[in-house]
Amino acid sequence: MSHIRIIGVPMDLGADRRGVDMGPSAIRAAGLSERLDDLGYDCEEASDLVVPNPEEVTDPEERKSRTDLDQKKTKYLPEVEEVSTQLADEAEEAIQENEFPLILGGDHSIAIGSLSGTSRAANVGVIWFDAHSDFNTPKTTSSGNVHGMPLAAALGVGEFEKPEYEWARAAGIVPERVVLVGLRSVDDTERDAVKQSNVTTFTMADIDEQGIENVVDQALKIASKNVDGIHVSFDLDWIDPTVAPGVGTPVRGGATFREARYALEAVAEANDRDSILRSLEFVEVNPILDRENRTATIAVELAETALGRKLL
Ligand code: NNH
Ligand code: MN
Ligand code: MN
Ligand code: MN
Repeated sequence: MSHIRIIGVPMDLGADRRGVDMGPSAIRAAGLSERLDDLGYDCEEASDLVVPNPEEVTDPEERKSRTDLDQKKTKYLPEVEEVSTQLADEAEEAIQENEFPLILGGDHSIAIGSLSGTSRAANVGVIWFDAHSDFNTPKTTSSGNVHGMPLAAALGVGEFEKPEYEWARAAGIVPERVVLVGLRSVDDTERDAVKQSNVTTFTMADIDEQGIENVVDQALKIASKNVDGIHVSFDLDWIDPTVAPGVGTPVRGGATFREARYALEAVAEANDRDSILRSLEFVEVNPILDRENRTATIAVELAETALGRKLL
């Protein structure tokens, strides 16, 4: 596929720390489309999706109660639904028009839209590089933030089974084809759901023990078995925060730059062989918390790696 559709989603309603809505422009400023053009792709810059600012969506009183942790209320759910629906349409259309959707977040709640749109256009498995398992539901969340829920939503876990969450489910994506890589932060409230689900998990300890090469090799095999291809969701907080500081929920003990780079080299290699990559997203880049745009620059380097930049 020689056409890439870059879809920016300046979303920060799914997370507590402000600034992640500037992720798409930081990644663009780090040279994304120039680097991809240079690789021989034809990059179409779809304009960023329109995401409301938190200040404009609710009146101050209601906002106060929405952010009251004791109420355990899911924050900005109607707005997340609206943006997810737009993104799903955009990603689905890109694939149907034979373009490759490269989605830039924004917080990880946007994966709800990426997964449902991609899975409408193709039968896909998922590789989820992330420190977190993102398996909370409106019932189990202790933060109220949707960026801690997208995998549960896509798979229809718990509350997400209800009819009112149809927009959030990615019909066709089954847990047997979903692989989480790099886990090191799982909330007590989401642990049982992760364990009861048939997703495959590789923790950071698994990477320590087996090496990134083995882990990614297994992840690719599991996610791509009996499907048309895979969606790769890359949360920058998978990488250690000393290397990628520009993320809202840093967790120490993350992947080295080399491990991340190798993982996407392996994705590119599998893609060269079997053309399995259907869509790709980079999320949680927060320029306010970053230093000299390092985290966005890493996202660009990882994007070009996944899309086939070769050293030799
Ligand atoms: N598990 C926490 C929550 O549900 C944090 C999620 N944060 C993420 N996920 N960045 O990748 O709020
Ligand atoms: Mn077009
Ligand atoms: Mn995440
Ligand atoms: Mn994360």
